[in-house]
Amino acid sequence: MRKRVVLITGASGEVGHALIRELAEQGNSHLLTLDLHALPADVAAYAHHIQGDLLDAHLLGRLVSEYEIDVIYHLAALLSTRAEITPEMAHQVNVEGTLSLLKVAAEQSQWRNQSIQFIFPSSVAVYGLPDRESKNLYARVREFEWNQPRTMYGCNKLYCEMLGSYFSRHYRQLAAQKPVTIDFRCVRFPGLLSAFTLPSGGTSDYGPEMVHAAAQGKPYSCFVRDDARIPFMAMPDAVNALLQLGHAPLERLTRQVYNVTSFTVSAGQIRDRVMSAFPDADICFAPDLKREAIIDSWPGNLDDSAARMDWDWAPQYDIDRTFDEYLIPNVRERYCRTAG
Ligand code: AKB
Repeated sequence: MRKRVVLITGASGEVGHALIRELAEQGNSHLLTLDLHALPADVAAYAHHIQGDLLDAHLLGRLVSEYEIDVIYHLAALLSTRAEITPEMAHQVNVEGTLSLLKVAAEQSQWRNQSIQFIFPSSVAVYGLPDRESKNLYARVREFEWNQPRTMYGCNKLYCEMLGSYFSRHYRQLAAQKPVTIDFRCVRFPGLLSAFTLPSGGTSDYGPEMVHAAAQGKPYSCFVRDDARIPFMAMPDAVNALLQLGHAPLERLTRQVYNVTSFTVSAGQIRDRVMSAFPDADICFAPDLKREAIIDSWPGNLDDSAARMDWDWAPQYDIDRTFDEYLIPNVRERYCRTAG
């Protein structure tokens, strides 16, 4: 008999790591994870891991034939900076990978005759404001505004949001086959701050990098100017957003794609918070004008009122709690432990 599972792609990345922990703590023992890399050691026991490539059709075929997949968290992606370096590869991973997985969900739904939930994290990168004046003017951006991304990653995410909606509403609309039922749900994340992992290949990475470098006593040169600002969120809130959206009754949802956010902060304000926790930290600003321009094209804040209204979204970590209760104590402990 096929085993029923919750599938997590990109499971070895930042969000995957935190999501596996949370699902395992909630008692979920049927996690199937997929990533190019091995799972981090501290979560490896919680899942059956397949180390492999999402673009490997043979591997996906095996998944379909061996498992009954109830829920898919599709986290695998090349982030915004890396995607600018290898745009074609980003398109393959971000778009073709998503398309292949939506087809897996469709197949599962057809032969099991049931709905498959597909949870997709999108990003603030789907927005593209043309200049800093517009960014100041349009302080809080709603889901349907400024959908003109400046990056390959933003284009990929925006298109995949649409692919997900298409698969859940119209896929095979003219074919005389059993219906496909995919319950596609998506959140657009701001920059994320984790105390336990470091991101790689993103443009919002200066936030977490500053904190982790200071805790390790390493100098940090920030690649955006000090008044560059975007919204951020603590990782526990990001994981909660995915889980809460997944649990929301379908009839309450008025859309498939929701903004979620917590607080807006400038790079200089992050530096100040880090300096007050680690007074010896050596942080300077040496903007990389190209990466900075990407940050300037992302909104200063996201309007997440639809998520608040439809599924009672409310972040638990404001800026004080994020730094004082979550980031600083945990990174302090993490690097003390490593050093010891
Ligand atoms: C990135 O910087 O590319 C990501 C994101 C904001 O989606 N962290």
